[in-house]
Amino acid sequence: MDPHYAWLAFWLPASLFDASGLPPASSGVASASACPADMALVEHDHSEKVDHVCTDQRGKHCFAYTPNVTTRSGAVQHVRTCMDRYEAPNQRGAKPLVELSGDEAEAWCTAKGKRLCGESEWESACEGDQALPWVYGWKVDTTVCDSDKSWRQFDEKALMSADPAIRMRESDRLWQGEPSGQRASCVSSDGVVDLTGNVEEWVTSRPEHRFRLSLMGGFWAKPWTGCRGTNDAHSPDFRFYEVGFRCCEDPR
Ligand SMILES: [Ca+2]
Repeated sequence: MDPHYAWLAFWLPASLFDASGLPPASSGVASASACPADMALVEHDHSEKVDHVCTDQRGKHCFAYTPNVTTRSGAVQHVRTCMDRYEAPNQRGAKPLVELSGDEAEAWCTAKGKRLCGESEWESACEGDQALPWVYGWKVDTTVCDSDKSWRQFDEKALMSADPAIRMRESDRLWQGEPSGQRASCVSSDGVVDLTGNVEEWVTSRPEHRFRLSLMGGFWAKPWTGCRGTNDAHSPDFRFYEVGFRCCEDPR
């Protein structure tokens, strides 16, 4: 194990660092030829901005949009990337990695010959060709992804402790995530699993954001979080009990 991550051994089984045993690719010939078996080919035209018509506004958040009504604007980018099917460590049935800073998440992907996914790549994977507001459709359905757990008050002092053991103990107490792939229906049109909900995911930011890395997809206690809505409030050295990531790489 990279010595930089040796502290993870305090709380993660060694098997999580082994990329073997991943399920075979299931989304077609294009994916099989362009991407490794444990990654999905994500290929769509991505619009810089998409707007939908909200029909169920609750406070600051929209819970439903008019189906199939989308206004696209801004630059159009043809996204074509290989994306890990699951949140890191990209193993079905594994507990997603959390409490890694953005810098550490980036290094984790680099060590595997990959990189963090970009914002537009992540959005494309979630939206598919239809520019869906949620990976599964046009209104919130809390049964599909892990997004409707009750929020728990955290102990900030424990989470920010310099002692990894103290951080991990508090992180474990707060944990309400699920093993990767537990919800079979929380899957994108390309076969990417748990994009919205479960753990929030580090991505590489658009240039206009404050920090070079951002967070996407919400977590187990934010049912309204969809395919758009980047959280750019945290610097790359931030770590948190509900923040994970997944890796991408260029297709062959
Ligand atoms: Ca996620």
